[in-house]
Amino acid sequence: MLPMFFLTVLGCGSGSSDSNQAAGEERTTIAAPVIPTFNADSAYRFVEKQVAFGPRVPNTDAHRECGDWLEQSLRRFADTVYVQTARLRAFDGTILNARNFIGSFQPHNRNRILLCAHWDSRPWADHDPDPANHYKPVLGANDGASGVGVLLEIARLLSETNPNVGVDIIFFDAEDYGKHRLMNVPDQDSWALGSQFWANNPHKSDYFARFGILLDMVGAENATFKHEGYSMMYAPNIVRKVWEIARREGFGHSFLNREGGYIIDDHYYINKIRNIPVINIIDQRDHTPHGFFDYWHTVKDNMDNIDKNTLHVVGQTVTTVIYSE
Ligand code: AHN
Ligand code: ZN
Repeated sequence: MLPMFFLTVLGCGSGSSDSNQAAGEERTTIAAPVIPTFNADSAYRFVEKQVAFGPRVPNTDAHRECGDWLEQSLRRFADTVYVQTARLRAFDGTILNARNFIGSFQPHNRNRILLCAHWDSRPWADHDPDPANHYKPVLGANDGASGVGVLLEIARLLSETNPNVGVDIIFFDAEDYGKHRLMNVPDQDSWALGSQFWANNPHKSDYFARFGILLDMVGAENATFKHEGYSMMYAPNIVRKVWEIARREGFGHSFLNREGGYIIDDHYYINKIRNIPVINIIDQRDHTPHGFFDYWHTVKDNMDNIDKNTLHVVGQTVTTVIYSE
């Protein structure tokens, strides 16, 4: 079932029989897609729910419990759900019991789009201004839960209204177990372990999507999304398409047509290993030391800095992209 309304446009031609039309004109019917309205209150509740479990650090109860809830939530909305389990070795030798969750919509549609976010939170607040917090876990309201919350709301919309494309929503684990700032060990490939695993072992061996969108830190007040470096390197036309749709929606104040930094994140490995063009919608700032939002990797990454307006700007943009395909 494809919900459409029909725009009737007067065209020039012959053979018209409609009595309301002048001679020499005919009606051309163009199907315009119905774009659902993204509900930022609903997305906010999905963020809140994850944060209520506590820091979702791999190998903790909060992580297991939140993972179980994510699986249940995807089962409510998606047609098919895959759970990938893996034991992943972190840079410090810790073995992480990780799960990636994949929710597929219209699994038999060969025209597919991939949407993703990481669901784990960081074990260490190593950018906190107070050194006493450098080994405390991060709640990850923005860094983790925001992207998942937006995608759960999109999953809910997909369960109500079919777009023309098939969609896969992936929640990656173990993105944020990257090297601690104060540990003197190699950083190489220490981030995004869940997506590295998926890229090497996709849930379907011949998996392909025409393009993908990663959401990372999409919930803070005054977020600014710039053209991230690897996104421009691997998928410049997708960046331009998404930023143009955002501009048309009136979100040009958040989606800036400016060059951002190169961020090693889940999209990087999917581009590099699986050759699927994936962009990263990630909040990048001008006036913070690390280039991210103020409370990045601090104990203050909590619900206080989640802004429904930012969730809406990102959620409505991605929704419009999907339903315009
Ligand atoms: C690096 O700092 C190399 N990547 C940041 C990826 C990230 C961390 N996204 C969220 N948290
Ligand atoms: Zn992080």
